[in-house]
Amino acid sequence: MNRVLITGAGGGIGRSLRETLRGVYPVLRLSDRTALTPARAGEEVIDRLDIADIAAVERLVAGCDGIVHLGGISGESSWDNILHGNIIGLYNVFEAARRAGVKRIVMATSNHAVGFYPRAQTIDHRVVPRPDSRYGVSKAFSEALASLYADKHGIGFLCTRIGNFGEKPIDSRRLAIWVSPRDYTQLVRIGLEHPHIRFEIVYGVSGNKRSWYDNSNAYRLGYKPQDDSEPYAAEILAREANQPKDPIAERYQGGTFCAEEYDAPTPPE
Ligand code: 15L
Repeated sequence: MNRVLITGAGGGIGRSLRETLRGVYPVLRLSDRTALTPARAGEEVIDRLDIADIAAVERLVAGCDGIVHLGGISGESSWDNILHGNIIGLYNVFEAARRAGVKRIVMATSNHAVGFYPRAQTIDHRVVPRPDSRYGVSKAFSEALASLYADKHGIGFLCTRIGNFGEKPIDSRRLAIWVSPRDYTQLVRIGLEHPHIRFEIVYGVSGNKRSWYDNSNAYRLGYKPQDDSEPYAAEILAREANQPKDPIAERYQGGTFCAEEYDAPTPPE
């Protein structure tokens, strides 16, 4: 990989990967809708654009060997916003990649594609989607579109169902789904560099003792997480001990994404 594109490079994960992938690949091409800090000469190329603009995306993707697709909306939003960034924008990136002959894409899907699985259940990469939001539906769509472009056009995809990315877990739910910057960087590098990836789904989580995921597919591809949320558990659980909890948010893996707008007469199994 000589030239790697990161879309959504201005978000939290993008800003972090900009640092951790620095020097790993000779050129990082960075794009976002918002302004980014200036490019490092000789190492970075920056493009400010909206991924819903196919002509701009075609120019962006040209000459790239691999893509880390983080662009789009990263939480629940109106249907118009989701459609614009996560359906049309996503399609544009994959389609431009196909036309440009890009061979590998690492994609940020999300735990919210499967957020309506109960916390009592351990799930692996083979479960059917159970989105918890319009956002989660767009992430299930992104996995389906990746599968199509893998089977029909031979682009290799690593779909990373990211839990919660950060320096440390921020609450009890995140103890199960946290991913540290260095562990996520490792997964991204596997996605770009592993010689035999066609279409794979993995969970973008650290090696958390309290995980709700069987992440054996990531381990099969060589993932060896270095971090675990457990050292943060006692403090987080003590802090939350007397906080009121929403029963729907607490029952399902997607948490508040499940509880928002929830009005079913009985909770799903
Ligand atoms: C996500 O998919 C979001 O991008 C992030 O902002 C968090 O909400 C995360 O999930 C989470 O579930 O904590």
